[in-house]
Amino acid sequence: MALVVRALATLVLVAVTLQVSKAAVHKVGDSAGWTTIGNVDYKLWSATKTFQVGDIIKFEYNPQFHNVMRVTHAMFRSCNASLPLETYTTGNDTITITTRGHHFYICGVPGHCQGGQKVDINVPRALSAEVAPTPLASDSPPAPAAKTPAPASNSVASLVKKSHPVLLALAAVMVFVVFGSSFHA
Ligand SMILES: [Cu+2]
Repeated sequence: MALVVRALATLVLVAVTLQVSKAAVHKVGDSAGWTTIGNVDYKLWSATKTFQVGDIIKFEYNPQFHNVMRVTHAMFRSCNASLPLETYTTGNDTITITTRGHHFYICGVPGHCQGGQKVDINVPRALSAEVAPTPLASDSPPAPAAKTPAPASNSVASLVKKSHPVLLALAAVMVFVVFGSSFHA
């Protein structure tokens, strides 16, 4: 019984640790920042990144010359800055991505979006790991070394992530049952 509790506690700890360590900060345009200078290819920039819910998008720019506006897809395509969903003007804006899907940002200064100062932050709606459930069976052969965590811990992580609140509740119940019974005995 205590072993089960310990295993569950470890699993919860791993899940929490993974979730914390997963959040990344993405500075738009990398060293160039959010600008019209140098014709930064923001489409290319975002294509080279992997965005996840919880990640932070950072826009760094001179607020005298630029701003950041979150817009709809249609407004993004036509560079329409007349009705932004959100506007940021500090020059050092950090935006936490809380939902999957596309997040469209443009600079609202006339001409800048048309000049390429626009970026589409896309958080894939379904990650491959979540679509195809990875078998947890111990007889499955170990996959070739991945650059990040082992496949087994990946599948456990996605499993735990999906059932996180349930698991926490379960762990709490287990702890209660074990400690409760040991006090009675
Ligand atoms: Cu601008």
